[in-house]
Amino acid sequence: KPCLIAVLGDQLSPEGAALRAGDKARDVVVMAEVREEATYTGHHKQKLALTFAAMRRFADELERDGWRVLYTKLTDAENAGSLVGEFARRAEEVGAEEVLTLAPGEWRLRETFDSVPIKIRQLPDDRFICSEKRFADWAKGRKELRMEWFYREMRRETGLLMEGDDPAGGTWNYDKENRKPAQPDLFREPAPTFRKDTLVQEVLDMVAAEFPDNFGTLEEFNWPVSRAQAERALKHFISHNLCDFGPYQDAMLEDDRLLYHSLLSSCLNLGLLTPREVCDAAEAAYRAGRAPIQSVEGFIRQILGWREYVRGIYFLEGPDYTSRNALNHKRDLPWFYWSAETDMACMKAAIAQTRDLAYAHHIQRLMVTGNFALLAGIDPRQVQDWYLAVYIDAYEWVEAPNTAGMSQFADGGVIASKAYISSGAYIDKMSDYCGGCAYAVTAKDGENSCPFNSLYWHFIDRHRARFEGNARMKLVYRNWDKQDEATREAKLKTAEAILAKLDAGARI
Ligand code: FAD
Ligand code: DLZ
Ligand code: SF4
Repeated sequence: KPCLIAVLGDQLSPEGAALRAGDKARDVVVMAEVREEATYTGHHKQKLALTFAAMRRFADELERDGWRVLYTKLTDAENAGSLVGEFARRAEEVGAEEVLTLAPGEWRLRETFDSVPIKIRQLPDDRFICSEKRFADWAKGRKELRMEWFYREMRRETGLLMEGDDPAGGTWNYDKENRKPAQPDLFREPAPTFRKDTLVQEVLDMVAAEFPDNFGTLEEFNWPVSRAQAERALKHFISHNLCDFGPYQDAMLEDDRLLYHSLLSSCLNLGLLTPREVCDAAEAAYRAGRAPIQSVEGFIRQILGWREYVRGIYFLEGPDYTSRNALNHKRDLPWFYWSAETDMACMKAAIAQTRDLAYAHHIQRLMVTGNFALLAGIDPRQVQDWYLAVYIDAYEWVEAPNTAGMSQFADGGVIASKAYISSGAYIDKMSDYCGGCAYAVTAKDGENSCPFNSLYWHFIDRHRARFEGNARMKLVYRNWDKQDEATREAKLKTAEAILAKLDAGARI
């Protein structure tokens, strides 16, 4: 009897275990665009378009490769509306008794697939460098699950950037050399553009018609939708941006939304590129003397380190991870996260580019929008819902640990060894936003002062019990306690006024 091989929207890799296990002559591939997946969060319009376009392209490629593919478009009349519904319909159509798939990247779907009458066999998703089992073995018995130690083990295991038993260049970590603010670079090669062929244009039109109220715009859509385009994006990054990636990875510029970032997260998360080939390409540039170690190490750390690590944590911690709220933050997400209507220049820039590109780079996510939400005490569930909705690369296995863990400290410190907070001074140092802002970054309190400044101390003050004993935050408490009573009062009062405005839905 034939088996159905289900390929989900973020499993677009010919080398995945489910396709490898199948038999082209006997089995049938099923792919389906369904409302349930399109609406579990309010996906950015560009993310919907990318998913459907990349799925359609991949289905064509599988057919060309000799597979029989049953593909359901979103608007097909007989569409059952959910993945499980489509599996059941197609199983009956071809007389299959079993569905074979890679385990989805979300607890929601894993649990659904395990609890339905139709038999769905979930194979371990082997498109990662570190399997879930390998990660669990690493984590076993450890008091603290710090990324750095995991990453070093992965370096040793893969041999990436190793010279025998030693790290290439003699150091594991070049972060100290990698925190430079950037200057506008008028000579940088512009990002590659990807042609909008008929397939892509059809999908863009469908998303515009079917999801008119979703967040985001479609005009600037320029994401790789196929393996060939993803390869071009990787090549471009290695040739033009890798050299400067390290030093400027934390920098932000108002008129340069992409800087030296790779824009490869959606390709990786969809399966158009493998993490190993991306790391290998970066390493090859280093070995050939075409890129310096601090950039190559900084880049490989993000993929071999952070990306593999957060996935390990998500599946290790279990389905309740996303509902944790260690700091008991309860405030509603301000409306300006959707509208970009705020006088804070940094927030406005990060949110506006998120709306227009479905993209903001790591430091914008962590130290601008994430930082503000944490300082203002926003409910981490609502913060996660926002990040899951608005980014081109958002899938819960990677979004949740970054948001709940690294950014919002909602997991109580499983991922972050301290709260990632800063006042306006950090944003001022790393960006050029403050010059054009309605607020004064140098003012510590008062109506005109940068909101990050007073909210920072409000956070420190209200969370004393949790963070005072944290070695990495001790100095901050010493600084707070040294300030005289009136200064502290003025800051707290300013912060309270901002929070009251947020609660009233007033513009800030
Ligand atoms: P580059 O800066 O060029 O980095 C190279 C690659 O490293 C990325 O493509 C990505 O695959 C990987 N990477 C870098 N940082 C991380 C990280 N912290 N965790 C996992 N992988 C990383 N990344 C997602 O892929 N999906 C998400 O939903 C997501 N949500 C985030 C939410 C918050 C609050 C924060 C702080 C970060 C989040 N990130 C997420 C991580 C990171 O911001 C993005 O991976 C990165 O900005 C993607 O842009 P890029 O491809 O240009 O990355
Ligand atoms: C993100 C997404 C969207 C928008 N639509 C679909 C879809 O219609 N069909 C599908 O198979 N997958 C889709 N996906 C990706 C899934 O939601 C993804 O597999 C899970 O979030 C697990 O990572
Ligand atoms: Fe952001 Fe404050 Fe600078 Fe304005 S002054 S851009 S709010 S950090």
